[in-house]
Amino acid sequence: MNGPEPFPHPIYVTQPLLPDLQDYCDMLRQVWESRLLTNNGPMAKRLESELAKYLCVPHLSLFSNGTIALQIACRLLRLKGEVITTPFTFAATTHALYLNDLKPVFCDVEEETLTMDPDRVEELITPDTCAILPVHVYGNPCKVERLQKIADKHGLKIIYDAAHAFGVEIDGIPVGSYGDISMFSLHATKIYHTIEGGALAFKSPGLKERSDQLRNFGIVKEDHINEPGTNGKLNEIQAAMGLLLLDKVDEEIIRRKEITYLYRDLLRNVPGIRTGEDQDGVKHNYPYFVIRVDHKEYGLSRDELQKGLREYNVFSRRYFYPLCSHFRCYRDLYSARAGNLPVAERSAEEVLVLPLYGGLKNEDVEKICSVIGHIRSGGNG
Ligand code: T4K
Repeated sequence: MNGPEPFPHPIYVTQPLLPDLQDYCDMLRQVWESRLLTNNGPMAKRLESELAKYLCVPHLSLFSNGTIALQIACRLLRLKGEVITTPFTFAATTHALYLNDLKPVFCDVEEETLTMDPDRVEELITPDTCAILPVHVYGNPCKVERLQKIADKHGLKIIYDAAHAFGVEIDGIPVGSYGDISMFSLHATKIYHTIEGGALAFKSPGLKERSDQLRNFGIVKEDHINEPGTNGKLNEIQAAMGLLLLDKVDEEIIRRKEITYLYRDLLRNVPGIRTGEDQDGVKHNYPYFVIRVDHKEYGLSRDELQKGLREYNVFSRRYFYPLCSHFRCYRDLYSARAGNLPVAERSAEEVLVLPLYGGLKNEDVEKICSVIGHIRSGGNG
């Protein structure tokens, strides 16, 4: 193979941020001494209040993962009927509706941000519509003001899937302030994490109170259960990780921004490769580095590029292919028909997420970009 040598070790799409091991051991020692391992222990409580401050949201509940948190969010708003959502997301978004006996209605996305297209929402509203579930996909904020206007006009709730949007702001306003509820994923693959974990942010203290009950079997007091709940608690080992990483996440975002800009710079002149841009007024968090591959112009399909990269030990991902509307469990829905979702359909064939994490070296980024150029010129294999 002429051109760049393959990486000697695999370069994955992401690598979790980790605290200093000694610092984590010190936190674990406190857990050992207290013998409080879970059930809203002191570290989980402290993390809840520190995270609410960090995200500038009035109320926040922590969960064992983002998926459970999203399912509880639907319960909290007592949703029934149809929910308008996006097919361009991770399976968890649509599954949260299905598992609440709600019918997902897929809405197409905008070309630039790949978030729900507000121009397509109203035509999907029926007498059974109760809510909208948009996703700030890749941390790109949705058109929140326009979506809120539509929701207000039709009396709909909004739950934002903000799994990717930790720390994002729109014109100085934290992303978790919009809608009725926002869900943040705190999974190890996210910029900030608690190994596994999730959080719901609300304006209403009443929602926070019920949320805390629903994540703990519905227990109100030792001898009192109001409604069926689940087990969605974050344990102390996870909370310790979260507490230590709060001090590191800002630095991580700064480094990811540098890497993102370097990628954009190096890929700018590769024909057929389109990179995103920052949105005006948005404080981004750079969770993923996404390219769009134009098969004709690049000369190879997105899948061929992904395969080519693998030969160099670079493991990119096709987030989000296939679309949720293509899953066997959803593809028979009327809204899932291809003709209804042209932008999402095309985008799912074009997107490729390249490695991005704070520990990625500039020289690794340079090499990945030169491999992308090299594969294009037919130098692969
Ligand atoms: N809504 C949206 C829009 C979401 O994207 C997600 C989750 C959710 C809701 C649900 O939130 P959670 O319930 O997960 O909190 C990953 C994540 O598991 C998932 O959290 C995430 N979205 C989704 C987009 O990606 P996979 O199956 O692609 O992850 P995996 O295991 O292949 O990891 C990717 C790479 O990261 C690996 O190749 C290596 C590296 N890695 C991963 C882990 C877990 C590590 O180096 N260390 C690790 O511990 O799903």
